[in-house]
Amino acid sequence: MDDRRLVKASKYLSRHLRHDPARIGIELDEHGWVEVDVLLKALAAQRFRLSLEELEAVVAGNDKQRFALRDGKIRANQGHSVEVDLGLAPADPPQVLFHGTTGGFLDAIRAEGLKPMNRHDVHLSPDHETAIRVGSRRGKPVVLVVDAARMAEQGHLFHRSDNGVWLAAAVPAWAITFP
Ligand code: HQG
Repeated sequence: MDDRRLVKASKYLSRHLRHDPARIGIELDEHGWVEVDVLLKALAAQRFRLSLEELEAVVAGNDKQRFALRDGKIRANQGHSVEVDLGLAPADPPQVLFHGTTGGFLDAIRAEGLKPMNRHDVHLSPDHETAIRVGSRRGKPVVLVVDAARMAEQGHLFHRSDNGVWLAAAVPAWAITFP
């Protein structure tokens, strides 16, 4: 499978496993899983024919490990806008985490902190480099440093998705260092 097809399949899966399963007539269970057979049939009905081997290649070869396969089912590891319970246990965050964004959002973030916007959680990166990549999706990247240890002390819960993204319900402005 060439890279272009891999990326196309990854985007297509992200759209339907995170945001819009109904569009292709599938339902996710409460934890975000769908039977692989059901998914492949639904994709085929949309003229997006993937074999099981190709699906496995998309999951294994994904640059960000966006998907998990288990017991004949598949789900997105994070990034949902539909209601799912990923069943992640709260985890102790590192001292600091990073958030990549862009200049146009800074005034709002200074005023109200980081909000999950259309997703379930605010996404935080474990390192500066990853945050630059996340911010670059929207323009010139700006990296915010989040005092995760202080937040945890104050009772904020953190979860770590299976692909290493840290998740928080919100990040108050006091916990953010702006560049
Ligand atoms: C911003 C990709 C105004 C926030 C990435 C961000 C990530 C605010 C945007 C994952 C705000 C939301 C998530 C506030 C936050 N006022 N703007 N109060 N609080 N924002 O896409 O973190 O490729 O929902 O800074 O790599 O950019 O999809 O979140 O710019 O891991 O797997 O609102 O998505 O992964 O944007 O990205 P998003 P994100 P995938």
